Amino acid sequence: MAAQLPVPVFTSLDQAIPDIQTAAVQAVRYSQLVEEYEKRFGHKPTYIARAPGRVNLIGEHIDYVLFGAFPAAIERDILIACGPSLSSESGATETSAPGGVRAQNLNPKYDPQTFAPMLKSAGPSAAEEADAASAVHAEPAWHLDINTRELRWESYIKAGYYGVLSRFFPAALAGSDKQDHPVPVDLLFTGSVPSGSGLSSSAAMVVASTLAFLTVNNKLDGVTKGQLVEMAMENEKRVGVNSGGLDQAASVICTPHSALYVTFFPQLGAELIPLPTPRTTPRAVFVCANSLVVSDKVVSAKWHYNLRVVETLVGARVLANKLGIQLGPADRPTFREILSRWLGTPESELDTDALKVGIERFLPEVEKLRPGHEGRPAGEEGVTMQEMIELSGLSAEQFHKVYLSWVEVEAEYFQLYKRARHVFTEALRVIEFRDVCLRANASSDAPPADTLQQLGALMDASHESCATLCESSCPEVDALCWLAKAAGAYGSRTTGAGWGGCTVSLVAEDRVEEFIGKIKEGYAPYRELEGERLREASFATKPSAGAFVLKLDA
Ligand code: NG1
Repeated sequence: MAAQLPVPVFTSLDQAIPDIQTAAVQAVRYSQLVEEYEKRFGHKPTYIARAPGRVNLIGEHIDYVLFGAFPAAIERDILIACGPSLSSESGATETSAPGGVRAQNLNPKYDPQTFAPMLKSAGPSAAEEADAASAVHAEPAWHLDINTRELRWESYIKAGYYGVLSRFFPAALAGSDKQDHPVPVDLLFTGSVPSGSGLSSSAAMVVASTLAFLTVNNKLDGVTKGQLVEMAMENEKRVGVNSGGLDQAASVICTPHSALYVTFFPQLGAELIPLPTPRTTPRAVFVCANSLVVSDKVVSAKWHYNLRVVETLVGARVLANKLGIQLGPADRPTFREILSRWLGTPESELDTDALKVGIERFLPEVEKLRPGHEGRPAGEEGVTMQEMIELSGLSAEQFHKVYLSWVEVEAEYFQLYKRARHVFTEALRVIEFRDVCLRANASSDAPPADTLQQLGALMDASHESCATLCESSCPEVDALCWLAKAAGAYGSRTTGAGWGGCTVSLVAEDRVEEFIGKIKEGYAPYRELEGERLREASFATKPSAGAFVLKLDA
């Protein structure tokens, strides 16, 4: 239901942010952005598009195999002041082509950018060769030259634009009088989500950019939150990371005070679940702590993120073979789909309780992926590329086409068993986390006293699995989790893609200051940090509102 609602468009900030104190602080930020826009572009913006980052409370590296996760939007966000470019006033030249874009950022570290979409009928550029989404286009297609080899801030803007162009301005009709042209746009960005920290600045950038282009081109009417999530997911893949939909769903669908149980199979499902507030013990909040190890997801994708995507996909095929589930040579099912085939229950009858029982029954089957290579030195208990191809039952050529032609990955050993074990146990923990919240919210008097301990234990187990089975943590993040537990957190875990970035810890609200003090003492990279820099690195956060558009006075 939450996914079927329209994307909210507000006409005043107090409608958008009902909390008076927060609205007052944000009002300063919004009006500075508008003033600066006018100075830079010589005209007023017509809208501000806003999309928040998110913290994933539990359910890591399982969205792309189509299992559910449990994120919440955070207060930190990306804002884009936007409006049609008045080229005669601004003197724009390149951008005066239909749909040209001038994009600037309040943060001087990001260079101003000017680009215009082009129509091409030939194949993709060399840089886009690695990008599955644009790999084949015999017909004319929009082209924005996204560089997938290095991380560039404007790639996320272009990714957002692509989706709007291809959905609302079909390339085949471009230039004909059968359709309108995309308007030239001026954009000014500001953001408070730290990049590369696992708080999803990239999804916030793509969602906000998609929203800005939709709004300025007058195409937002009738677009539901679910449709915006799907567009943002497709768009983000163009940057070169084959992500699932967790970040985009959280950034778009969340509401204040609630986390989101988001599922992806057989289609996007979204259930807003308030976090329990025990009355017997102090309320608990989530504290994010940035390890300050920047994980450059795009650049490291072939050893980290995209490798996990490929390992889980190949794992699903190999497991299907071992379970006698028939697959066609071109099929590329996920673990969630294999579970569905094995259970044989129609998805319409598989509610969350039945899914939980199904995963529990399935877990022993995962052992069938455990490799029998006892003779190997520790750490090499995976399978080689050659072994993986044999286990898949495909020819080398078929294997390459299905699993490798659209993505670049590099590994000596592929860990099919460990990844599968992580996926199915983590999927179960997400459902248990949801159950604990629902039970606590439903109890007519006080929620059970051990609610927070139960949530914390699930977070700890999730971290352990991310560290040892998914291998998506790093020593600094492990150290932060350990310190958080020693400082009294109910639970603590790596959040987001990992290999650096942030931890999220569940902490009693009245102990947050003391908690952050202890982390500062114990975590060496924090010792020099004071004031704003410390608040940037470690902060308590409440579930916040999802994306919206603010319509400004003309
Ligand atoms: P972040 O932390 O935003 O890089 C990534 C993926 C998610 C999910 C998590 C791991 C993107 C845009 N997002 O999140 O879909 O797979 O890792 O749970 O790549």
